[in-house]
Amino acid sequence: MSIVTKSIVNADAEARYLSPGELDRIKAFVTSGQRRLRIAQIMSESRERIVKQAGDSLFQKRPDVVSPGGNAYGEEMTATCLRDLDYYLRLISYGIVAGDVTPIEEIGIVGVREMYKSLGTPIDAVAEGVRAMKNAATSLLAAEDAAEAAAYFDYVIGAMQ
Ligand SMILES: CCC1=C(C)/C(=C/C2=NC(=C\c3[nH]c(/C=C4\NC(=O)[C@H](C)[C@H]4CC)c(C)c3CCC(=O)O)/C(CCC(=O)O)=C2C)NC1=O
Repeated sequence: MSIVTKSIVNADAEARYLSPGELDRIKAFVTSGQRRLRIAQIMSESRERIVKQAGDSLFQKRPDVVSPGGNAYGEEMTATCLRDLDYYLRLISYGIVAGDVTPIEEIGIVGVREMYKSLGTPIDAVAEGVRAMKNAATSLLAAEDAAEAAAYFDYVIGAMQ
């Protein structure tokens, strides 16, 4: 839910007008709108490049995952691994547009440890891949935009520690 919807649901539950604090938060959300949309657009346009660069960097740092016995060994598994990185980039772009990590959390973080554990996927290596996407994505952005985007990548990396 965006901050706008959330505030309205909360206010209406108490049959009241939006409070000054809620209006301030909505104002900040609206004011940062152009920036957040610009970031999401660049990430969407550059997704292939970001995922490819991040994959190259991850497999260089963690050759074990693509070596025999590794979870992403073989063409098909490597492609699934890159697909997962693309999933997280997509979820991060949702969070940036919403100005809120909740969509990332609900779709991709709740239960993620158990999921990767059951798949035999080293979650620290997934986090490393997300860190590499952060580097690739922020290098395409102006400093202010990069700082905003970085927070969402950091949220995912932190949740995977
Ligand atoms: C949008 C929310 C969402 C997420 C996050 C998601 C993840 C996800 N990753 C999976 C598999 C996988 N994920 C990986 C990923 C990796 N292995 C590694 O060693 C690397 C560190 C890493 C890449 C960075 C691999 C290799 C598999 C296949 C594992 C297998 O089939 O044995 C699977 C099992 C089913 C399938 O193969 O599709 C799921 C559900 N699915 C979703 O719907």
